Amino acid sequence: MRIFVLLAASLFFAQAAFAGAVGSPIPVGIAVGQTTNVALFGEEQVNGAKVAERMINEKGGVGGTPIKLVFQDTGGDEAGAINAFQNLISRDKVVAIIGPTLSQQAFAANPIANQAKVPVVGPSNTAKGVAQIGEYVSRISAPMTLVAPNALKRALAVNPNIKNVAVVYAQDDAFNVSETGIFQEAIKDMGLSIVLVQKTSVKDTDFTTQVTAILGAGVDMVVMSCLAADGGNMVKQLRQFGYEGLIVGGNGFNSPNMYPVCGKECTGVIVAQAYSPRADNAENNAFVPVFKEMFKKDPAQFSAQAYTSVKVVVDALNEVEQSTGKKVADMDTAELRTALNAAIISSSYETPLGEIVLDADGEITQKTFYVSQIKIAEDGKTGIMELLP
Ligand code: 1QQ
Repeated sequence: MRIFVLLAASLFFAQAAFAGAVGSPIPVGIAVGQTTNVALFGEEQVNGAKVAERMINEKGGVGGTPIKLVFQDTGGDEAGAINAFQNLISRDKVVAIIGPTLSQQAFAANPIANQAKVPVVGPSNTAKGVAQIGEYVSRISAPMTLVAPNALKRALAVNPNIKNVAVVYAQDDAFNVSETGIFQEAIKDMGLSIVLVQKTSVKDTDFTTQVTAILGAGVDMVVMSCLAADGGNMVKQLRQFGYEGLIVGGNGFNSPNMYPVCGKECTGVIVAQAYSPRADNAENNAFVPVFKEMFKKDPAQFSAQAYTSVKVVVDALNEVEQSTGKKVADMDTAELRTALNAAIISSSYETPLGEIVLDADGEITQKTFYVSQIKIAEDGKTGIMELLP
């Protein structure tokens, strides 16, 4: 008996020392694409979320109670996202859901969480209108209205002689349809002419038709709204068929997991970001070394945004404890979800993305954006986003 007590006590203290927090953990749902082509993004999101979980629990979790991330794979489509959301809401009783990966999935799954009064924080949904889906929906991923035009401005600085532009977009994805609208408006506002618009699918692997049309049009710049696998393959085919002009990619090009798809052909592609691992703020300076230690590489945008999502939920949980004077662990799930949502919106947060503000709609305001040019290494698989000045 005495041995058992000793053992139990030492286990308890070992765990407390390791985790820095004790008690039954607070479940936070992570519903991202861990399979299908969407896993090119989802893998980075899982990594970023895991870093947040570790760092937060080492600092005592929420007032001494650890958090526990509950991962549910959404796959790449709407049905998978709906299924993951339902499991997290009803079975796992999570306090909030971080996800899904795609705006296309958010428009289908978020209304379910909204109806169930479960807060959703979008880690990577950048189409117009996602934050406005409902009261319980917010996002920490800046909409493309704010990000995408920056890449075009930089492209024009790289080559001031650009006149004729081809636009490509995946017509079966809500984010890409939204993004191309923003790109096309910005292109016209800059006085350039769109001489060709080509539609693709996120499921396409062969782009011969589109590439042939682009080569025939003799354009100086191709502006692409695609996801990572389709976009990577199309860039590769554009270059292999002999296109030599500039290529600007949208948010779907922000994953280094695209590099092995397009190989050295991705070098030179210009992309705008809502994050840089070089950002010099206290949160980023704490996040980057831990991420590097765990994953042996710099965090990319989708990892930093997933980390930020977890941090927003945890900061808001702390706020709930302070404003109600209750321990989150003692609160009824429904009561907690409602109080948590109220704390998430209309607040500001210190994050690796810099200071961000979520308004009453759950829409993000962010100050700093970046534009980079992809540089693929000799191995043809890894590379860097080289910041453009
Ligand atoms: C969206 C996006 C994608 C590129 C996320 C991976 O921005 O679907 O809104």
